[in-house]
Amino acid sequence: MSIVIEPYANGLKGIINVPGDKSISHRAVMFGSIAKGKTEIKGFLNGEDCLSTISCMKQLGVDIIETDDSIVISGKGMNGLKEPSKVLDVGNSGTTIRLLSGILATQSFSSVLAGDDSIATRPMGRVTGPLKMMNAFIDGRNYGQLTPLTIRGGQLHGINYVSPVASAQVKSAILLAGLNAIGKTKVTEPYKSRDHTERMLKAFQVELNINESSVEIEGAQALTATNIHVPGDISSAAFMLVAGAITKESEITLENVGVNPTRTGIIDVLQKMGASIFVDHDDNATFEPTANITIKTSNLKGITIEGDLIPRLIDEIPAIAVLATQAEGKTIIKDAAELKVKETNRIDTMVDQLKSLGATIEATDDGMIIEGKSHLSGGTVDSFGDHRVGMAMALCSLIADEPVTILNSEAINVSYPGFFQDFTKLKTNS
Ligand code: SPQ
Repeated sequence: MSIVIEPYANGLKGIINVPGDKSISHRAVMFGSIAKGKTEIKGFLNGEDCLSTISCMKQLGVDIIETDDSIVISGKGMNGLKEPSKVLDVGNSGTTIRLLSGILATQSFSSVLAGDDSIATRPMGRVTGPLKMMNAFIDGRNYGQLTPLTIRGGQLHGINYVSPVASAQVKSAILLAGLNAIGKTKVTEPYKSRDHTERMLKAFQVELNINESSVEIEGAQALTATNIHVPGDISSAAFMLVAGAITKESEITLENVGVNPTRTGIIDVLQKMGASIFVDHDDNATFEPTANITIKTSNLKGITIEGDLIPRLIDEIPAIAVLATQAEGKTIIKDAAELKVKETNRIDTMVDQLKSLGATIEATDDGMIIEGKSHLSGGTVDSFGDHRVGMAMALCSLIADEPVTILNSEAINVSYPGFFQDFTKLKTNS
């Protein structure tokens, strides 16, 4: 499917509640499924990735009832899942396949996991490697590096794993396996990655020992069901924040956005670039902090984005790349080689697409350099099946002087099903 977005000259105005956090929604379904008791989830993201997680858990024998405003899970306990009779289809979702691998590695049955063409290219060795060190039996193409993955569950033992990458998916897969293993499991990362797994496991009454960049968990722990309120996804909010900052005469408020400090790099970047942004924290938030965020049209300046900031905004870099085209001077993004193994190679895809619209942007080995302010023309761009690239391209239509046509725009449903409705709402409110 393709969409043509006309250039837009007026301001963006209004209040938006972005959809639920994708990372938290996945975890709520998986943890609810292996907990004892009933878990009710409110604010769940009905995006394709999280629906893939629900469908996999149902195939594993979990009763999940989906209503208009909640998901109710009758948890099976850590060892109550059943062997799936078919391949577990994770669709486009890296989080589903990697976290589920950790859970399935300790089960008393076999399972096969596979996904779409993008998943077939994404590295699985980063998860299968440490799980094998725990005694897991996992195989896949290229010696377990690529999907489909075949997992024969069994008794695992804890490990002390020092991860070469800051990845919440790697950390979570190992911790989930460690939960049902013998002894202690410890994961250390070069920089702290998003900590939704740790926060939510605590809410499910699991004990963990958390330090700055390492987490320790004792094996043979049970999860106790709880109710989860999923906040709005800051990664989805990021697109609206950038939209407000780069479009003249705009003022947008985003309500109930998750502002877990491991995810708020986008706010730091907007502030450093000089954006007119105001964060109003909710003092009553539970296990994940939330805030209402207001952004206005801003005069921006280029900055360098690197180091421990990168894991705190890795999924926002496509939006930041567009933002940087409208900032005075140079924006340098480095230490972000992880972008190469996302739904697409997000360095190359973003650089190629933005260049085709007239931006001054170059790819580097571990990021990109963007020279602002660029004048963007219209034209035809492609999401290449990457939801975040698709939304970044929609932002370009706000500053381009001709229509922008986005090919494969349906990819956006992976994380932000109502994106174009919200985008239009902001325009019609002005
Ligand atoms: O689930 P998936 O496909 O990997 O989704 C992405 C995204 O852009 O939505 C990455 F492509 O988000 C990841 C994120 O990049 C979600 C995630 C999580 O929920 O644990 C962690 C990050 O990945 P990683 O590899 O750094 O752990």
